[in-house]
Amino acid sequence: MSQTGPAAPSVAQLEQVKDAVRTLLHQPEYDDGSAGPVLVRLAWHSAGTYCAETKTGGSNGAGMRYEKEGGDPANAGLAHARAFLEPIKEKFSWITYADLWCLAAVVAIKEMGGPEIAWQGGRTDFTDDTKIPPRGRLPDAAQGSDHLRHIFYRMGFNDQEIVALSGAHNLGRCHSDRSGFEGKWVNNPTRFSNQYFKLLLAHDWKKKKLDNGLEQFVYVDEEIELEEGEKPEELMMLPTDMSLLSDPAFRTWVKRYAEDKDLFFDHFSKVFAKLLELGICRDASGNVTNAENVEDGYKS
Ligand code: ZEM
Repeated sequence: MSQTGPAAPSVAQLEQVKDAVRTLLHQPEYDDGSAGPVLVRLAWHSAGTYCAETKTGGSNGAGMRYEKEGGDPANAGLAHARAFLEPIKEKFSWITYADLWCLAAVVAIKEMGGPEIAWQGGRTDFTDDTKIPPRGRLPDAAQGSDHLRHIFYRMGFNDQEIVALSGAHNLGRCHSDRSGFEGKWVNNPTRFSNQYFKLLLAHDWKKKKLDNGLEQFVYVDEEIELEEGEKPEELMMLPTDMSLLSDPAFRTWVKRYAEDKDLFFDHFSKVFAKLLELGICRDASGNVTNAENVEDGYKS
């Protein structure tokens, strides 16, 4: 018999959770004043473990609650995002962690000025760590375009989708105590826009070696007039971000998204919705049927 997940919540119930996420985004003491960017990264890392060939990984399960996935150095810092959401989970215990992590990102993107993103619930939470895929499935920022293709083709994305997804680097920043990289991509990291693509193309990015040995790319606006004591702001790009410029197929999309914000928003909305559905099996009426797989292990 085919099992389905818990009964779908009402529109009003979902609205209550979304409101709670909206309220929580405002975090004056944290980073650039918003929990939004790190919530987006949480959803991305929860889904980005997917492998289309073996049908393992993906946004079902909320595996990051377990050390096996949560303790992965690739997920460093995402405990902050999970902690932000904990009071919401406590208050609305009917929603699963796996659904809440994805929904929070959708709400955050919209609140930060981004597009509406289609979202469907029904994910279940693992009750142990046996279905968690091995580490090493998330991208390594120190690498180039071959690596990006290897990682994202495994999830079932194409070149255009890789570039559109990378536009999420309009948001947030790198932290020296998380990934080891440092700084933000754009001047306003809590506003969703196509600025990341514009900056990639506009500047002459210079390689900079950090004290920890990692290399990133930086640009300092020397034209800008500074008040006394003000330091010029340095923006950054990861080596993987730079590979979107040097690879001709990727570069075509960087240019199109830099020129056309509406096109970027439209493509980002579609590809982020696709990302959040990775690893989710639904029947014809949209009910998640992963519960069956959770019992038997994933069918591969
Ligand atoms: Zn990111 N990302 N990412 N990314 N990312 C970081 C931060 C953020 C890569 C990567 O190594 C890093 C996508 C794709 C890729 C976000 C969203 C999405 C950081 C900094 C690194 C190193 C982490 C830190 O130190 O806190 C690589 C190599 C990617 C391959 C293309 C995709 C896809 C994303 C969503 C759609 C976001 C929002 C952040 C900012 C997090 C924060 O805490 O501010």
